Amino acid sequence: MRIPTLLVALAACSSAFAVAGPPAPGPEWFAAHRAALAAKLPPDAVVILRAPAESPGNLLDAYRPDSNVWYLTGFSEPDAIAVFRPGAVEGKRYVLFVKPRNWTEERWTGRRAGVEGAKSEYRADAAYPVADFEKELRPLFAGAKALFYLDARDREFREKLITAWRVLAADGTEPLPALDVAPHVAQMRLVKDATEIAILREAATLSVEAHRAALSLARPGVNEGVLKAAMVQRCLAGGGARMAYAPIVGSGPNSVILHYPDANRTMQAGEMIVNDTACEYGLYAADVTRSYPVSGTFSSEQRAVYDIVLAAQKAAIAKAVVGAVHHDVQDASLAIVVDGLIKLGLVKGTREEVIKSRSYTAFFPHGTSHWLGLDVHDAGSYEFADPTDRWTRYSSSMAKLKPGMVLTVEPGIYIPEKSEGVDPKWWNLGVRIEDDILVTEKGPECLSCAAPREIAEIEKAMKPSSSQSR
Ligand SMILES: [Mn+2]
Repeated sequence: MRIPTLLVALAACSSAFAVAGPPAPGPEWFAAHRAALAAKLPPDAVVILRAPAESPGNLLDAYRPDSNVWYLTGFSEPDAIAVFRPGAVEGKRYVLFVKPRNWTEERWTGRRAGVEGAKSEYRADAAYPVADFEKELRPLFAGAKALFYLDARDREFREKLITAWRVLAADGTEPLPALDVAPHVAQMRLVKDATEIAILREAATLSVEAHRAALSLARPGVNEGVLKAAMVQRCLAGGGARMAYAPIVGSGPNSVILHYPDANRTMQAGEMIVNDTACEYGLYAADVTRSYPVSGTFSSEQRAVYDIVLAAQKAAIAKAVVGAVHHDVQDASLAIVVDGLIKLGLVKGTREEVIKSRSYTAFFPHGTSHWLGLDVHDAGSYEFADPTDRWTRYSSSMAKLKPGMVLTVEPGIYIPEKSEGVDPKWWNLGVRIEDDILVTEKGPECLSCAAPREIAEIEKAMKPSSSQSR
């Protein structure tokens, strides 16, 4: 009896144990990225990427590789250096410097590919211990006319590298450029291929399950941390190595704090919850926010604000089509939020006046959309016509939307306590609705909209009977 009972129990919640999803990309995929990068650079360039050493203080979570380094190499260990010489003779185009195998160290900090693995598993033409980098630098630089570096915020590494390059360049007759390669890699990362889309889809699907788990647990008297814990459980049990970003689970007065970090307050009837939490999967981030009433039923004030934000989100998602520009998404969302704030009497004036005076920023102080991918605020230019003003730059983001781009759409309204001239019935009410949108030839595809988003769906998912039946 014991075993069948266990099997039935396992089958009933098999999704809680499944770690499936798309296979991790293979070495050819990373080689294709190196080739695509090389095609953007002069043939006599040398590209040097730094995979940062693990900071000794960061022991709370496993080391996460730098997104750019991983995208170009697949190598995910700390303290490594990758060198590409697209124009070099075959067998010298791709060199990796890595930590060598050393059981005494590996038994503490984890297994390493080592110098041999760098060649056999990661397809480097040659590999050396990372300690030998400076010694090998001269032959790697020889004949190169431009240095493209990626320092992954290791400033000391960058300064030493550029100094060595200048010394070498001083031998010649012309000054040789040393340039950050990150903008080139960022533009590559902006358009996702089928492999990346499959992984992002998984990250979003897992995050939807996590949101469903949290929704079913919310009620008065429950701590915010219970919702956060349920979501972390679902992400990690589903195969995510970590959360895509620090979870934001804020109720009542915390629902108006955009990046509320604590998640330790007991939720009360009559409050809203803003839950901005999502999983990382295969190093790719989802970014999903749902807002719902602690009691499981929207009050008329909560409904009024929610309806505006949802309408704004839908209008903005509809703009995420091939050929549109990024700020079309922002503009659509802002127009509806501003109209809604005027209708509720929270701001005064016409839409044009409110946008011009920026009085709406008292209640909607952030942009509507950012790129999503390996990083939650992913690489890629927005092509701001005016990047200097943070209030208006998203209204001037000229990046053209292309198939394979992925962006968030996340309008919100947040009414803090004691907002000037605002009826207290609106105080401490926050709503943000955020989904992950893939731009396709056939129109916008929402990767995360299976998380309950319509008021009726939310109220149904929060009913105790509905959570028991799951
Ligand atoms: Mn976001």
